[in-house]
Amino acid sequence: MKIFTQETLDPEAIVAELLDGPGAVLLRGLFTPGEIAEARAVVMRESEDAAPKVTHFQGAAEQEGRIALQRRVWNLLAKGEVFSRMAAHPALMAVMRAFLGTEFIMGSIAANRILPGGPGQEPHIDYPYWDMHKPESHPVRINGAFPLNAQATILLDPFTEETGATAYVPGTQKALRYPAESDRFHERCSRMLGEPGDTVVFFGAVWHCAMPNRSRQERSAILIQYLPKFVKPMEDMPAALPRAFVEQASPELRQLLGLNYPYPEVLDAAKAGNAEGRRMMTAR
Ligand SMILES: O=C(O)CCC(=O)C(=O)O
Ligand SMILES: [Fe+2]
Repeated sequence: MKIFTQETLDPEAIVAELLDGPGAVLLRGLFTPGEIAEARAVVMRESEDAAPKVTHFQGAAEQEGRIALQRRVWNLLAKGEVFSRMAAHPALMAVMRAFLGTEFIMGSIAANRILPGGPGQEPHIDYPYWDMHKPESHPVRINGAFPLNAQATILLDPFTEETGATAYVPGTQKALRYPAESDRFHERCSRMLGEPGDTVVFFGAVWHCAMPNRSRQERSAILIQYLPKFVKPMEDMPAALPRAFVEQASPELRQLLGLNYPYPEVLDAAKAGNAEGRRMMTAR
């Protein structure tokens, strides 16, 4: 995994790493210890009790009765201002503009907390590819030549082999298929190692999963999903946020919430006149 800092950030080089290289890069020290502490405090507070929330790729843990050792916190924008700063960090915005197009959106911002003893996930690929174990439900000849997803994992705790750093198989994004048992994921995987404040950016088509936390410390991260403007987002964020939040959102946040791209729209009730085509480009 190549390492960049804010000073050496090179969006074009990162695009090449994500599509043609291993599929992941590390942005070192993107967030300050203060920001990480603030985010971590919210995540711990919001997941103090084991009240079950929806989670993903945890079928085995659910069967074994260990699902409460992995906790999610959803709808983070509503839970602390720091998460808006994280989602719209200028370095992430620059990379995502180069990777997903300038009008990209955010599909989800959530925390994944793995407690000591917590189980790992099933090796998988991310939304909107996450159900490609049913390939017939996706368009014929879909492939990984261009991206429909990018993930940012902001580390809130040390990501080590013991704590359960995300595992991934470099280069597998090129195949664009759901990993099978016979792919020997666990024999072939590398790990996304880093320190609090580091951010891993990866193409969610690369085979990956959270790993078991065999340490005595917590392992938490903020997971942000970015999507091209035309992909239906995973979380309905505008519906989950207070109306005042949406009304006061910055231009970057409005873009991330998908508010700049009006479809689907009730066209029968839309403002009359020409709404698309070259001559409309500046009007929106
Ligand atoms: O928390 C992690 O290490 C990865 C989580 C993940 O890949 C997911 O939930 O889709
Ligand atoms: Fe994932």
